[in-house]
Amino acid sequence: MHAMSAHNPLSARLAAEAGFDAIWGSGFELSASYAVPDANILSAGQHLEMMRAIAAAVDVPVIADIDTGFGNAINVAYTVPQYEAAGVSAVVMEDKTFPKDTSLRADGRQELVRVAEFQGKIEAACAARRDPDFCVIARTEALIAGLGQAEALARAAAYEAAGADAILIHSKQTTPDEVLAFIAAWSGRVPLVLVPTAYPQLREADIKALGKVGLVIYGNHAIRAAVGAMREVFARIRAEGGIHGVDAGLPTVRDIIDLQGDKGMRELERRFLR
Ligand code: SPV
Ligand code: MG
Repeated sequence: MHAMSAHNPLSARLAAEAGFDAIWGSGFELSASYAVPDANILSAGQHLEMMRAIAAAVDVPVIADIDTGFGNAINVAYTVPQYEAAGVSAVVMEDKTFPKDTSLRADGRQELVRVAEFQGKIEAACAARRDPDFCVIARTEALIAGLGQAEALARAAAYEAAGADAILIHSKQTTPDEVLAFIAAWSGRVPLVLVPTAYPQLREADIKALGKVGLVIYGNHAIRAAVGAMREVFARIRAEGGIHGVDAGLPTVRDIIDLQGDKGMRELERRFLR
């Protein structure tokens, strides 16, 4: 299964249109779209409302990035039902302290909570869900924090024991080596989840051959594609003195109108406007 990041319903719709199996409701992307750091600067409510809007716009499942669960196990117990009610199918919760710092930044503040504390948070998440198919994915940042394989494996095993449906193992190394070593050593029953942003050379076919990975998340490619495209077009308009040069290369206004769901509104017009 492959999930593409999204920061709003439009990017989610484009990901679904491209054939991704699920949407990753990325905290990094939403933070970037507000031009603030991915460090719990945005409120839980801002993220939740965006997940609700995304879930309403696409038919594929939405996997919400709830960071640390916005506090302790009590916060998690209140948070999970809200995400479930918003139409989300799974949450990913990481074992860092609140407020978190983003994972891929060099020299980030990567402090982890105690294993028992995070087990309590996983148990709270599992107990709070109403639909037994709602997935609670536990994410360990042990490798991100530089704590080594043994700590990462011990934490992952403890999180599985606490009831996690899958384990996300994150790494910011520029080769897949430490993630591959973790996968080789993983003897748990639940599937693993990868976010290969830092090691893009690891392809889908190679991951599939490993056998233990159930989900690959492309963590920030919607916002990076958007930033790259906007930068290029904006610079050309300034340099060329108008929009005449860029126009033919852009999606048409009709294309955007279709993405807005215009067809559905026209149908409503036909049926109900008198
Ligand atoms: C996100 O997309 O918000 C993630 C993935 O959590 S990462 O930014 O790589 O930590
Ligand atoms: Mg995140």
